[in-house]
Amino acid sequence: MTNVQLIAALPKAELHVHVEGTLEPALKFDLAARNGVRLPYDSPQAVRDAYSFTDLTSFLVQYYDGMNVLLTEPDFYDLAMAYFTRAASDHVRWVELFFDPQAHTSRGVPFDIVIRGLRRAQLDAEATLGVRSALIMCFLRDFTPEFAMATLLESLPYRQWILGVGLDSDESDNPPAKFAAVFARARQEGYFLTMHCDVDQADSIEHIRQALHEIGVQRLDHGTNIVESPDLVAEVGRRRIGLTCCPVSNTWVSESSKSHLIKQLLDAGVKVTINSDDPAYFNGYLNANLELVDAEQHLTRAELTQLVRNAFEVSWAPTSLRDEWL
Ligand code: ES4
Ligand code: ZN
Repeated sequence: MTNVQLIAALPKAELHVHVEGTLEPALKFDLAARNGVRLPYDSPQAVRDAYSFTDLTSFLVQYYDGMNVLLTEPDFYDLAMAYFTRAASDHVRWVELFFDPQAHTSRGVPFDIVIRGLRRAQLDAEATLGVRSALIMCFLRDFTPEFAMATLLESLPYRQWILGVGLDSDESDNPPAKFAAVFARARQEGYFLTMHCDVDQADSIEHIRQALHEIGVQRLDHGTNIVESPDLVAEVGRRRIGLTCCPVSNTWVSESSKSHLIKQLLDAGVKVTINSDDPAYFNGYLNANLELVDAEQHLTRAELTQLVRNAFEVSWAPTSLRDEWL
């Protein structure tokens, strides 16, 4: 069996995928037609051809713009169901799905519409595809902490449908500490905690320290910059903090996949995992991300299996489910 075949065959978990980043051009096109939203493109291919990102900022502009077609509960259902269907074909068994409620409520789409559509897709995906999942609600760090807190409070009636909270969007000048009160309250409510600490971010080490020591996150999204600090590598390893790395995404918003850092951290015993981030934009679902790391780092079967296993180990899936897989 080749490594590509092994990647395809292994049951997998995905811990870092933004549901809004799974909006494929074809679905974007269909939803625009359904909702009477005008797109300045005459085909799904033209939508894709128009994507041009060279860094995080240029990506985020197009990512938020793309969401304008998402308006109704069935839109969010269709979005999530399309992702789950694709994930099932990649043999993904467990998904922790990020969603950005503020990107919708800020344009007038109610929280309730968003979460009901996602929730219904989760139930159908489990029943019909055998893909189990949980939601992680991300706050947008380029908005105010007050807006994040209001969103946290708005989520409480749906507490049982949300497993954890995260922090994403533009990291520069938006450090973890800005959201200390929001995350303290989220912890009180029993949410798991994670935060994006993006590759190559200025102040990355300081942001990672804040996330680990002031916020008390249980995982770091990306987080590969810890290699700059032997102390952090040791701490993250000892505490079995999961790093959710996204190599294909990195090739778009950074200068490389950072697979050499992933390999270095894997060798150091850190719980690194491979994920797809925004696969409809960056053109690579989970298996493609594993294939990229394998192609660049010439992984052994044992190393590949360990990367896949790490995701189940650091997942927040119920213990009974993790026992089934590990
Ligand atoms: C994101 Cl690549 C990336 N970085 C930060 N926030 C995000 N939200 C969706 N994709
Ligand atoms: Zn992300």
